[in-house]
Amino acid sequence: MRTQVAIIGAGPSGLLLGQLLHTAGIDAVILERQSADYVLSRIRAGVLEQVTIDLMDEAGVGTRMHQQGLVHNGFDMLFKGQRHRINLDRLTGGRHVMVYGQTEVTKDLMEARQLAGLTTIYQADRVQVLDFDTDHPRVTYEKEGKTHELACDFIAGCDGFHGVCRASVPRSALQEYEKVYPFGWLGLLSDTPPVHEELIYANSPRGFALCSMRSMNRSRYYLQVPLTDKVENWSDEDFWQELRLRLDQEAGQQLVTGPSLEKSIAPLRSFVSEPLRFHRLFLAGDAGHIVPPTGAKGLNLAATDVKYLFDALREHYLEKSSAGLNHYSETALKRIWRAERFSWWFTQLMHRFPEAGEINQKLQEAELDYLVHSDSGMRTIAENYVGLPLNFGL
Ligand code: RFL
Ligand code: PHB
Repeated sequence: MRTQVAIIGAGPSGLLLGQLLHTAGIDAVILERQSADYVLSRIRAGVLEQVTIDLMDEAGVGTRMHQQGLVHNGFDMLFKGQRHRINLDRLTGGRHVMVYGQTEVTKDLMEARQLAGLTTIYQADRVQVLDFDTDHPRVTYEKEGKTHELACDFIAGCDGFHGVCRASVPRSALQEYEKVYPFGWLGLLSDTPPVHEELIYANSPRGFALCSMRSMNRSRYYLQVPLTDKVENWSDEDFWQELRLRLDQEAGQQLVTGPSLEKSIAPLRSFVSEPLRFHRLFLAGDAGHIVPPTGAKGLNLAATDVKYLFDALREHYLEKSSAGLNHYSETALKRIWRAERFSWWFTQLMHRFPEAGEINQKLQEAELDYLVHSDSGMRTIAENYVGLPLNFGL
């Protein structure tokens, strides 16, 4: 089999790239290790920046998102028992975010791909990316006991943090930067109305909590937990009780509880691998970087990497110019480091650090107090939260 672009991974990065390439008449095959149902069962991101909304439209898959997505013009920050609203709309000159789950984004992209009759090979085992340092890269994989080969012009590594693409690059060609946080997020999804019409980010003495949602009758909540905690030791009852203790009185009283549809613990990490290009192999999304979820940036960064890569590939095929491909890594990394900084900073600001002494705790409180009582302070949060424009730094 032969294709122009072999895409490894059918998460949001791989599927979005496939759909954008299709709009430009560029052929791509996606290889995914898991089944489509498994990919759809992973509950992850919930907040889309305007650039991601625009990309869904550009890929021709925005209809359901505009019907069902919830536009949010602000969110609350809670500390010392008080909530403070960050008015995104006012602080950023009319910008906002949209609450629309990653599962729905993935579903819309999968359906469009299927409708267009494009090839996705699910449950592709032992994917190997080969010869990407030459002009004739290829990918091999196993399916139902047989080995297959896919020849291509380029390989797009959209296979997430644990994927095969970054792992196939010689260690000497990579520089990795990593910070692992001393806690994780325990998430719970339930068919209950959200506690508040906007998100609440809470810094409580018992640790961080986040109240998010997927719709007006489906809620998503998170609790900061020690890395040693096991999800099976957290009953739904324990979760709701702990969440209530981390919220203000009003929210605690309004909280509607119910059985969990999903519960999982995710570790928190800041990670960047440089560069993102190795001759004919390009990394995009979580394959090249990870942010802690506090800033809601992971999916959005994945989408913007894909946009830069798509534009570069289109330029290569339609305009016979390799300028975009040559600049991909540098361009994407500029935006990535900006989002890494915000995600790290917002994580530091909102969580309780087990090793922090009393002075650090007092300093964190003073910083929060300063931020929410200063327009410049709130603007710094708001403009990073709604996301940077695509042409930032260019
Ligand atoms: P994914 O989604 O990990 O997809 C990679 C795909 O590659 C497949 N794969 C392979 N396929 C073939 N061969 C191999 N050897 C393979 N190895 C792996 C995998 O099966 C998978 O299908 O990466 P992608 O596409 O780059 O997308 C990144 C996003 O998923 C991620 O950044 C976000 O979910 C992060 N994130 C959030 N981002 C936001 O923008 N806003 C949020 O509100 C937000 N909340 C979150 C989050 C991530 C979370 N967790 C669980 C890490 C909340 C949480 C709790
Ligand atoms: C989510 O709804 O899953 C979500 C929202 C905001 C975040 C992280 C996760 O910062």
